[in-house]
Amino acid sequence: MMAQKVSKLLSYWLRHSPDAGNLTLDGSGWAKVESVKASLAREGIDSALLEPTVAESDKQRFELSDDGTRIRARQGHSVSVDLSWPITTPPEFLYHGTIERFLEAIFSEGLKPMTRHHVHLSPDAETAARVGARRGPAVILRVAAGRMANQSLIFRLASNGVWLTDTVPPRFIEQV
Ligand code: HQG
Repeated sequence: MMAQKVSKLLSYWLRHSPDAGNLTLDGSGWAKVESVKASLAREGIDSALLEPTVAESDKQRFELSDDGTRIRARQGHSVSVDLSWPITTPPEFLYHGTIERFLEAIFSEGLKPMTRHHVHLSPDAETAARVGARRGPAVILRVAAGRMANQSLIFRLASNGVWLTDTVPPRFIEQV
């Protein structure tokens, strides 16, 4: 499906490899829409697909600036950007979907951002199950976010509902 191809290219360019898309990201992760469209055209893709792809992305992965001239990924970067999502008090529990194979490491060293900037957490177990299922049979972990916040650990909330934190120590993690 073409929209999926556009979404994959945008993820790759805007999160991991702006060079591959001939793009420059500013400190907050924004690229010029014009440049992204030129790069899509170079890939043989109709650049008019950009706006509908952004609007229809199931996870609202990307955002356009108010004037429509800039675009960025809402999270998930491996390149250095400061997205500045607002520090927000989390609900008592947040959820993380993973797979069996990672559990031993997670329960010994905690949840780590791995190649991303943050650990990504979901507001509900269903969403976490979908995230985990990308890799195999999903295992759902419940994170005591409220207790973490009480101990001054910081959470940020992206505008698509994904919760971000630096690491989750094992004592706050429980398998459900
Ligand atoms: C695991 C997708 C070993 C972690 C999704 C996960 C989400 C550890 C993997 C978003 C570990 C990292 C994020 C440790 C964590 N030892 N493994 N200490 N700590 N892990 O993809 O949360 O399609 O970077 O459990 O839908 O899976 O990109 O994170 O399995 O919203 O928009 O290491 O990415 O959205 O994997 O997914 P990821 P994630 P997009």
